[in-house]
Amino acid sequence: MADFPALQHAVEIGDRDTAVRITQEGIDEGVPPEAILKWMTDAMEVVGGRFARQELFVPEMLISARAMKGAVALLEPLLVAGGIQPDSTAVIGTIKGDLHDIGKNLVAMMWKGGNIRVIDLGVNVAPEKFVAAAVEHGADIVGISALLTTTMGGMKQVVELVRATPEIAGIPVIVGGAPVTPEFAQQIGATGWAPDAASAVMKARELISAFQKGAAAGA
Ligand code: B1M
Repeated sequence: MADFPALQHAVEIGDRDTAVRITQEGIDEGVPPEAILKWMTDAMEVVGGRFARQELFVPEMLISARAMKGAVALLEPLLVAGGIQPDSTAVIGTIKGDLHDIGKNLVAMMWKGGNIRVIDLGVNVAPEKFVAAAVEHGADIVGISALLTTTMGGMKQVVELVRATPEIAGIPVIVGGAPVTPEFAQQIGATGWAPDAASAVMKARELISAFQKGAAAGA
């Protein structure tokens, strides 16, 4: 049986090969991808705690992130599977100044699995770029991720720019990431917030559906 505590430990110490091997074993045994993922997100919590206590530093966080990314790549086809033809388009990215992308990538994967075409702008994305991409691709929703308290302010700029751009003024904007709270989302005028990638699919589908109904009624 796949040794998931060893998977968590492998991500914590940045042992990519072991993380990938145990993840594959879990997949072969038919363990749900979300359950495998949980061991890795728990590992990142531990890594974050150690970083905060100065027990480890940026290079160690990087190798843990690399180990997790390697293992998540195996889960991606499973998380994305089951999607039929996309019925909507999302633009997503990590806000300017912020290089954390694991959570954003998970949300993007889950959205793809939820029949949403995803335009992933990557990390360190300027507010204007979110807006330009949403207009270009006729987006039904914009998603913004932030992991640093210092970058969260950029989310407000995206909301303001979206509302000021006639072609996309009515589309929902959903925000998330560890420091982002529902109160903050409401305060900056975002349409929605989700605590994790699984709820981000449900929330996005709900917001897209309401937006599309509203657009059809107004047409
Ligand atoms: Co950094 N980092 N980091 N880091 N890092 C944190 C975020 C930190 C909390 C660590 C700590 O101090 N305990 C801290 C932020 C403190 C703060 O702002 N309050 C921190 C810091 C300080 C920094 C640097 C400033 C360190 C430095 O240089 N001195 C630096 C900043 C670089 C930059 O961005 N400009 C930095 C750098 C890095 C690395 C590059 C080394 C690496 C990132 C690698 C990468 O992403 N490619 C890294 C890592 C790995 C972390 C921790 C350890 C793990 C983050 C992670 O991947 N979590 C993190 C500690 C922690 O989070 N506990 C930390 C796993 C991931 C699955 O969770 O991203 O929260 P998360 O995503 C979740 C939900 O939040 C949600 O769903 C996801 C899946 O369930 N979600 C959304 C996310 N986006 C969403 C969007 C949505 C909806 C839900 O809608 C659109």
